Amino acid sequence: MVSKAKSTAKPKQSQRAYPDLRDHIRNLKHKGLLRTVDIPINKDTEMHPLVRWQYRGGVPEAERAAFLFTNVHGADGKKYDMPVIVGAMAASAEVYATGLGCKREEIADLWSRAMANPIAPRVVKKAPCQEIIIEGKDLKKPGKGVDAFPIPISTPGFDNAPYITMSFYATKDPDTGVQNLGCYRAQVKARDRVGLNMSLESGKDGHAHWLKWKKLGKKMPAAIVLGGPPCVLYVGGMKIPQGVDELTIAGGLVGKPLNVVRARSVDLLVPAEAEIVIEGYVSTEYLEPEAPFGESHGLVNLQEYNCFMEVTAITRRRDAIFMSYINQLAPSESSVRTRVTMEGMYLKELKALQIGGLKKVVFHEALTGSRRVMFLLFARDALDTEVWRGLYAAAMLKKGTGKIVFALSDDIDPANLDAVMWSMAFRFKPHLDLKVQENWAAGHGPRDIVRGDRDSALLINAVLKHDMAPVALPKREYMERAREIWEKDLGWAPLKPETPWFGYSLGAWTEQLEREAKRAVKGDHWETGRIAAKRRRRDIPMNTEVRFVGDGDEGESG
Ligand SMILES: Cc1cc2nc3c(=O)[nH]c(=O)nc-3n(C[C@H](O)[C@H](O)[C@H](O)COP(=O)(O)O)c2cc1C
Ligand SMILES: [Mn+2]
Repeated sequence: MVSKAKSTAKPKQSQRAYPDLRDHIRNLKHKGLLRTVDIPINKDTEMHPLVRWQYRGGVPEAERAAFLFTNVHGADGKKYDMPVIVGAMAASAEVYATGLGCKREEIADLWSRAMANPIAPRVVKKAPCQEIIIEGKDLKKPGKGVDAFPIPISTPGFDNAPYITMSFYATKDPDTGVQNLGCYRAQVKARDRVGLNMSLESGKDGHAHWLKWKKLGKKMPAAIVLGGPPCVLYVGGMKIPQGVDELTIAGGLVGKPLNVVRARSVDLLVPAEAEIVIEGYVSTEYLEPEAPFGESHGLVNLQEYNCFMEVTAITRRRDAIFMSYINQLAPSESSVRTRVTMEGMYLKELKALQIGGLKKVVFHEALTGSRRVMFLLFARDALDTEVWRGLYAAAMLKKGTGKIVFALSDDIDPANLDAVMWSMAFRFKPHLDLKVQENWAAGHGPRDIVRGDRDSALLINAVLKHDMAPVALPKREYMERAREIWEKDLGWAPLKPETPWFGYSLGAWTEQLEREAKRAVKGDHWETGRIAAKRRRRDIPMNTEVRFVGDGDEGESG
């Protein structure tokens, strides 16, 4: 495992009242959420593919973990002392909740509280992230620039270089002096030059800063924060209102001021407990080709002209840990974060619109990425108008979110797409229950260079519209007993129940029918036969439903 920093520059525990990356890694290990890989691993060809199997190899989410690589080399044979951790942010909902120090179901509330209660950081003079400092011409020497770090290739075979993926760019608004922290990938281009990619379709605060520096005719000072207290990592990738310094929200997350230190060569404050800081200036005059890079929307971003940063200093902990992020095609750290955060936030926001009968919001994740496909679960008695208000609101509330929205009754488990199709097949009439909503804002996604970016949303109302007959499976008690026979009495391999796995009423079930079914399971169906003979009629056509004739349980002795 990773040892604690031995430096005298490390603040005393009392000076840091929140967990740092090392505490987080220890917590993950303690909970069985860390896989340590000690065998030699090639960072360029083997590392990310190995972690990727966790998402494409049938590993259930509960078994997914962060990976710590302790024996890393590059495609050029170079060996690194520095370990690499992948997936420590959000390999699974449990890893994410562990990093935030709360329960899974508390995540959305924690974010709301943090955003409502920002805490200004505290400036310290000495910081672990400045135990080693490399500046000036030294940065060009072998092993002294960014080539010192085991930066992996995320999508070998497509990416054109190693990219720093957890590169939290700190920048400053030259007018207000307010800082921003935004995670934008950094292509490795030279020992002292890295890329800076901002996907503008979802609006980037770093870009707003860049435009201002450009107007001043100056380069933009920047510092890439690598690794650090989890609260910093989580805010750096979160959409926080423009003009709010993410580091104040990091403080809000932990309820304490975050320690920051002045960077060496740029006028910026960086988290004192970062693992590594790469400082420099971003040209506001020139752009360079950047990418291909496998993107969070699930396709490869082809080459674009984007920013780059010339490095003026690298500072780091003596025993720094390098962090990387598993993204690209969902499921990924990105889609886990989005799903878990947005499910809670959407429910809150739709509740604030008083959508009656709404019980739960669920995002579809695998391949679609926790944004575009969404399910709203409604109570059985929800009004039709409320279901439609919910559908429209869900599609329009946030950019890039809710392109296909299903309204389902709450007996359906959206994790089971068979059950969703079942609702579509029997509770949904396209000519009545489907709407196309125009002007849906696409947000981050593959470009449509042929038909343009304009998109629309599909709203599907597949809730139960009226009482229906029970689901034709044995009642729960019989299925449970049979499961015991299967698993205990017969000792066969444990079952994995799929909903629905027992029958239940959908409203149209009478006491008389219940009595008949009860008699049947007691072997007393002879009584039912006797009653049926008494209820014999000659005035009614075949297939007439008894419930509409109203002969009830006439003649029944109970
Ligand atoms: C690990 C990680 C990598 C990311 N990479 C990028 C990226 O390369 N480009 C980008 O525009 N957004 C990227 N994002 C999303 C942005 O960080 C996110 O939109 C954030 O809100 C940006 O900060 P800002 O709102 O202050 O601009 C990434 C997020 C994470 C967590
Ligand atoms: Mn921001």
